[in-house]
This record gives sequence, structure tokens and C-alpha cells, in this order.
Amino acid sequence: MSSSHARPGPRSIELFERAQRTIPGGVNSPARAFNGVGGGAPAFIDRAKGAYIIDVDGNEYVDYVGSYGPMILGHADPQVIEAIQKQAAKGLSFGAPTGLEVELAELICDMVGSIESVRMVNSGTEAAMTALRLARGYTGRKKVIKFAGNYHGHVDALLVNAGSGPLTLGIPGSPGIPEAVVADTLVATYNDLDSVAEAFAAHGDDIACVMVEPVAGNMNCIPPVEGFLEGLRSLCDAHGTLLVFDEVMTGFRVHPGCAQALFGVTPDVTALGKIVGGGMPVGAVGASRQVMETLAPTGPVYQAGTLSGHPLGMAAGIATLSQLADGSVHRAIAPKLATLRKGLAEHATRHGVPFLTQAAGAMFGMFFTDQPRVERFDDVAACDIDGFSRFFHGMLDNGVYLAPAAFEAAFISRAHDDEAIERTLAAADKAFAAVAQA
Ligand code: KE4
Repeated sequence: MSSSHARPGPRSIELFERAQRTIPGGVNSPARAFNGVGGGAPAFIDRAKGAYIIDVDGNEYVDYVGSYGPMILGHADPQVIEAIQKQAAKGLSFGAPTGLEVELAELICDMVGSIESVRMVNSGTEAAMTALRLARGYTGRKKVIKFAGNYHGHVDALLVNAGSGPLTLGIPGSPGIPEAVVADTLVATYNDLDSVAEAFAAHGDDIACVMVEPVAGNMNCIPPVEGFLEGLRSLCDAHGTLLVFDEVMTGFRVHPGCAQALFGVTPDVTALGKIVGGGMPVGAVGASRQVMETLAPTGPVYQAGTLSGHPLGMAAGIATLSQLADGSVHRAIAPKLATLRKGLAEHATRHGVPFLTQAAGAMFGMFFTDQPRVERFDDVAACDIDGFSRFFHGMLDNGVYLAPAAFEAAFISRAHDDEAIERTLAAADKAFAAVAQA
């Protein structure tokens, strides 16, 4: 692999200028824009392999975005690519069931203990949206508790801002969402069981579900504090409320059995995405057979999708999960992530930069703060966002690609070998120096 390192080059800039004429902000998802790190053209990617992405100017980067999670095997994994190519030659989509959907459903049920039945959808957003409707339909209740800083895709009812406390009903998080749509959404504080108990005390018997990221990966990377998930389980059991784990990001990322296996807490419903499709557009909702049969056509809760269970997505998901099932990928990743985190901390210390990493399985977060740990949304908000931005550009200039936002998690893969880690740490030495000089 060539090791030319440079900011997004002329072809990215030219493509960005063109893109902005026909695509809002020049990107098909705001997370890819560089608005959170000072703006400018993002790198337009031409191809990727293993731990590396290569942009249209030939610049090569060690990649810690991994498509925001799916690429745990590394980019262009040969088995995944071959599975897609073979399936594509047989036709793309039929609007009729295929054996591939059964195979992936069985694989998910084998790997995730709480799932006896699963419905495929096309994104994490659809998975969270379906999980919410399913919980409301199954319980006959309206209210939902979510957590400030948790993101469940762009579902109207879940795009809410935290009110003054968990008792205040949701405030629309975006124009275009009527107050009525979030009127039953309660917003609690992540890692704060008291805030959840308050909401249950006020609305307990009308709460259909608690939806939570078992590791918060949309306010950087914040694992649950001891007892938090267990406490949610107890509160849900006491009130006949369903516990929904949004494992779109954590699913198969933090453990082959998902976060529910890592932390030993069993949800009633699980939303999946990202890794479950191996890089293809796949989401899924899983639960007990009893809960899932509430969904059409066996039950009254409507849900559907032209391309749900898409054969190429199924083929990619099967080829991915089948490589994760025995745990060998996660075991191989663990020491490499430990080496990376240790090296980052050493370089930060040497340059006098307040810095902290947190991790769960094969996802991790980098915080520019002197706090000993970051457990809540307010802790994240207190971090040095400008410091992250300078670090981001320092890493980009030296051939390491991070998510262009301080509130995103980072993702390592099986393909991140010693050389990739060494190149990352060499870049970090320069990037921390840039942070320190500011
Ligand atoms: P998608 O609809 O983007 O596939 O999934 C939505 C979603 C649901 N739940 C969780 C826990 C998620 O992290 C996500 C999506 N994650 C973001 C990363 N912060 C995807 C990046 C993007 O929006 O482009």
C-alpha cells in the first residue's frame, strides 16, 4: 500500500464542488460532512481494502470509521465480496422469499440468545422504528423512554431534545417533526437510573418500552456504568415495559453475541444494523417468537419493505456473521485495540494533552479531557471539541481517517495489523503535537 498522506486532494475538492450542486451538502448523510471539524471538502473515497481506505487522489488512510461500524472484518473481505458477486450473478431482488433470508435469520437466532425470531429491514433507522412500533403494538401503550445523546436513526418519534428533565415530554429535535409526534417520548439521562425511575414513577403503566444504546456510541463511546443496564431490566420488569436494546452499532461489534452477551442483560427486543449486513444496507429487529408474531402477517402490527431481506445483503451478512460466530475475530482484535489505546495515551501524555480513551469490544472513543472517565452526556459536552478538531486534521494530514465529529465512536477491525497500528501512532504523535501547539 502506498503511504502518501495528504489532506483531501484536488479531485476530492472538485467532486465536492460538483456534489454540492445536486446533493444537499454534497453528502448523503450529514455525518460524512466536515462541518463538525471546521468544514471543507471531505475525502471522496475510491476504494478500500483491509484497514485502509484510498481517496480519489490516491491518498491512503488507516481507517477507523469502517463505514460507522459494519467493516469489522476489514474492507473488501474476500469471503464477503465473493458471496455478493456469486449472488449478484443470480439476479438482484425478487419480491419473493429466498433461502438466504432463512439462513441469516437462523444465524442471528443462534448468535443472539434473546432472539427467537427476526424481521429484516433495510437500515438501523428502520430497525429502531419497527422496534418502537412493535413495543407499542405489543403492550398497547404509547410512551417511550429514550436517553439524551442516544441516537436511534432519524425516526420522528425518537428525534427529540432532552427537556428540562425526564418528566418533560420530548421536544422535537428537528423541524418537520410535529410536537404531537414526540408527545409520548420521555428523555432520561444515560447512566442515571434515578432519572429513569422518575419517569416510571410518573408514567409507569403507560410506558411501552425503554430504548437504549447498551453502549452509547453516538455521544462518543460511553459504556454503561455498573448496574445501569441491570437497573433498566428491573424497572421494565416491574412495570410490564419492554426493554429495547438498540444494538445497531454494538451488535456483533462488542461481542459475537452483541452487548447483551457482553453485559449479561437480556432485552425483550433488539434492533440490529451495520455489521448484520456486512456493509450492505441491512437492518433487523429480533425478539421472542411471542413478541415478533405481533408483526404482520402473523399479527396486527404492520411493517413491510420492498427490499427487506435483499439477497445481496443476506449473502454479505451471512459471510460476515459466520466469520464472527466463534469469537476468534473479537479475540484477535482485543490486544490490538489495547496496544492502540496505550500508545495514544502515551503520546498524549508526552505532549501534555489531556486525553482519555474508553472502549467496549471493538469500538472505542477518544476524548480530549482531563476527566478520569466520561459517563454522561454532560461529561462529553465538557470535553475540548476544538482539541478534537485539531487532532482530527492532524491525523488526516498524516494518513489516519477518523469520523469528522467529536461525538462519534471509532471502529477497529480484524485487518488492523501491527503496521496499521504503528502508522496510526506515528500520526498521533504529530497530531497531538498540533493540539498542544494551539
Ligand atoms: P442507519 O439508519 O444510519 O443505518 O442506523 C441508524 C442508527 C440507529 N441506531 C444506532 C445506535 C446508530 O448508531 C445508528 C446510526 N449510526 C450513525 C453513526 N453515528 C450512522 C452514521 C450516519 O448517520 O451516517
